[in-house]
Amino acid sequence: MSRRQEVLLAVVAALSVLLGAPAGAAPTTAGSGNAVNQFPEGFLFGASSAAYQIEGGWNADGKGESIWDRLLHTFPNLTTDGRNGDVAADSYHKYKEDVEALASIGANFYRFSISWPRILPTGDTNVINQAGIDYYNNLINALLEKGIQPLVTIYHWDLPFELQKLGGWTNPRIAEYYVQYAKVLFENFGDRVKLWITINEPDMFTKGYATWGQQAPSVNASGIGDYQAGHTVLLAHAGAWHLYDEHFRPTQKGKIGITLNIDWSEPATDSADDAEAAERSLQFTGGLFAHPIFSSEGDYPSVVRLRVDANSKAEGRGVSRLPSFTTSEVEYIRGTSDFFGLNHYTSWYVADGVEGTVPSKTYDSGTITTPMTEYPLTYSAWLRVIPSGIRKIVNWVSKTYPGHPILITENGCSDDGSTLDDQQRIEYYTGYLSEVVKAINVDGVDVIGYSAWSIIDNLEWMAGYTNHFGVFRVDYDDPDRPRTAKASASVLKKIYESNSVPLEYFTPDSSST
Ligand code: GBH
Repeated sequence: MSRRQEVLLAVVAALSVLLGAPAGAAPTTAGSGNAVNQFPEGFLFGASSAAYQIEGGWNADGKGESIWDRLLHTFPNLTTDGRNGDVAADSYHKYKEDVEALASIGANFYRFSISWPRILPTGDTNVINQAGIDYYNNLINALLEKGIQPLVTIYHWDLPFELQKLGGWTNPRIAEYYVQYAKVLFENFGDRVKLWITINEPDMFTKGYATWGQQAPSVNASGIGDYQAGHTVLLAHAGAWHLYDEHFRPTQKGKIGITLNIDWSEPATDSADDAEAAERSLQFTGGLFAHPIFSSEGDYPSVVRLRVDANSKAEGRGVSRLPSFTTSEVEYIRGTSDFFGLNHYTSWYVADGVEGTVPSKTYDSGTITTPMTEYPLTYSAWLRVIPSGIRKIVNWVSKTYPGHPILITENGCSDDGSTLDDQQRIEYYTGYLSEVVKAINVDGVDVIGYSAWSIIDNLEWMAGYTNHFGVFRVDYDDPDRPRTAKASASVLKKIYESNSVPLEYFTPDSSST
């Protein structure tokens, strides 16, 4: 035990005595009656992955091409190591080993995504690829045999290339194709899948319509294509929710929601302008997608609407770069999520000011973002270990959109692949989970589950296989892609199986994080 841990234990023991708890137990909190390091009964613990990042089998058994296949085949040097997802971790063949890994950490659920072109090679339902259906049936059944609940992400960025020919997400009709695809999934898997995520991180993947070389399809229409694609995403998401709600929920009785990625924005100074800028940056990343779905009034946040309209006008445009919803569309989208899926990794300082190209979402937001350099860096240049940020963001979500249970669908960090003794990841998970459990027990935030990113090392998009996010290592130089547990796997197991952050790992005082 480290000196720091000893000190923390002493503090917890002293508090326990003060509050009359048995020695060695953490103090209980007024609200829940739970010890402060104890998760509520029935809390869900899991781990996540995504199809393109692990499956491989890019053209196996009738799978169609996705926009990621096309982009990385056409421009092989876009990734840091020049590698792509053709084989990845070969989970298309080795999914049973992934299930073993999940079982070994005591996961209650596995969040994986389904590859749209593996099910529908043309993007439409004129061809249904039975081999794709079989693959996911096998995976789902293998999970259920181990008592692990499947949580399916319907879309994690791998659009069928055939639909990109129509403009991809910038074409509003893609929403109709998406709903047809979701219907095929509900029909084939909904008897056993009771938790669905419609879409993963629209803020991230719509950058594929705003930039070159960061995301597929790399259509470089900054500040226009990203808003247009996001507009379609919201309609697609709502369409799938309504379809499930009306036609499948009555018999299948599951839950369906969306996952948004929101980093925490810490005001750079204590000026009122920077406080407002930090809130604005949350609105331009999270609020852009959350407000239409989770707020009581619906539609885009007014700060986003006003700024993009004003900038568009100032640029001499006759059409706002941010599309508008009709009144009936606002109503159609509002309230269409059974929970708030949240991916959270890190935090940034945000100041009032202007940066970014004209036009761009960054420019529209009127914010300047800088790294919090006093916190440790992981192996990813954008990812610092800032545990207090997760407590702040779940508090922000629950205050800004009250009444929606929060499911943390991703959280994790990267290593360089050189060691199985991943001490930084242990610090990361135990630090962040300490903040999550305090958000629940001390702040009263309704967090219902937590999923680690990722169960295995995988293709980290443009970083290729150089950023290792797994609690299991995958040897990418071995054609067999063997999986080996890292030290963090056994720590997650202790947390998941005890339904608590054990005191040796618990950070009672946020000021130390
Ligand atoms: C999630 O994105 C994704 O859902 C998941 O697929 C991904 O593997 C995981 O997190 C880890 O990144 O290199 O400066 O261009 C979280 C958002 C997407 C943020 C990639 C950082 C790269 C920034 N991340 N992005 S940079």
